[in-house]
Amino acid sequence: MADSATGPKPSSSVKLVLLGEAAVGKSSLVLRFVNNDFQENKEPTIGAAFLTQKCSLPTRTIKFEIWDTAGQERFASLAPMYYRNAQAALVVYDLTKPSSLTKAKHWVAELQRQASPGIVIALVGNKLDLANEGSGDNAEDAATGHSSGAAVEGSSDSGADGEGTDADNEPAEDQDTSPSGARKISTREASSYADEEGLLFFETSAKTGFNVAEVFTAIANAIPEASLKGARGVGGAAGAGALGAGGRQGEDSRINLRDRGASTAKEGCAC
Ligand SMILES: Nc1nc2c(ncn2[C@@H]2O[C@H](COP(=O)(O)OP(=O)(O)OP(=O)(O)O)[C@@H](O)[C@H]2O)c(=O)[nH]1
Ligand SMILES: [Mg+2]
Repeated sequence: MADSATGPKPSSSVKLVLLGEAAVGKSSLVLRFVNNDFQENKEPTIGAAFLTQKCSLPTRTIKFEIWDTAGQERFASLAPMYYRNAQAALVVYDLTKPSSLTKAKHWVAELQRQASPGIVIALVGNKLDLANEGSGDNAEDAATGHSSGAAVEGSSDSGADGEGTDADNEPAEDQDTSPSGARKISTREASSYADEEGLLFFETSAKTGFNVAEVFTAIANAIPEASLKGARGVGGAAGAGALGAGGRQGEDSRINLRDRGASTAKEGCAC
């Protein structure tokens, strides 16, 4: 909200893409970040969804233009369209599901090969709340990402609601995890991989909100100043969703934003 005391801060747009296996919680992380909301039974994303959210850093405001891709394999070929020219990527896995880390590594490799050279990549192990329930290793030191002062100004300007209009009868390929959902991927394993590859690393829970804002804040802080100049409106700014082959023009978001009650709930990135 108010930049009043110090005058307007410079504002930059940052194109961010989310990638990861189906059902790891990409859309849920975005929904938490943008609307401070969570849905227990979220439908799979079809094609991709586009949302925006501002993050106010001490010296500037970052406007994230977020492309939330569909994790189902049938949509995999669309991904390059969404990560092309992206300045940041969240590669998400489900820490109760080993295959999802394997998939995340594939995405990281693909981004390193084919995305913009300076892209900031964050590896995110989601569903930390489930790890806390089961046995597995402790989750307390899971938040190894950095945080720094920032505030989120609630705003989301995606229009359409309701995702999953197309053939969403595909068998819920990865709809759930192990019965009690205990952690299967240790913090150490994932963070050492992230270190090797030079990625930011966080464990999050879209369900509780733990560490979600921190991920975006860390990314905002990690974007090189140079790449913030003349931010690229790739994919069209603010809701002008060019969904390309996977989606339809004018239906630029498939995340359900009907429940906007909490959309301005977060005044800070909780850090
Ligand atoms: N317990 C728990 N469940 C979660 C969390 N995040 C997401 N879920 C649940 O996991 C399921 C899948 O979440 P989505 O956000 O739709 O996953 P996605 O990665 O966007 O899936 P696709 O769109 O198919 O790629 C939903 O039922 C969510 O409620 C979390 O942090 N904890
Ligand atoms: Mg989704």
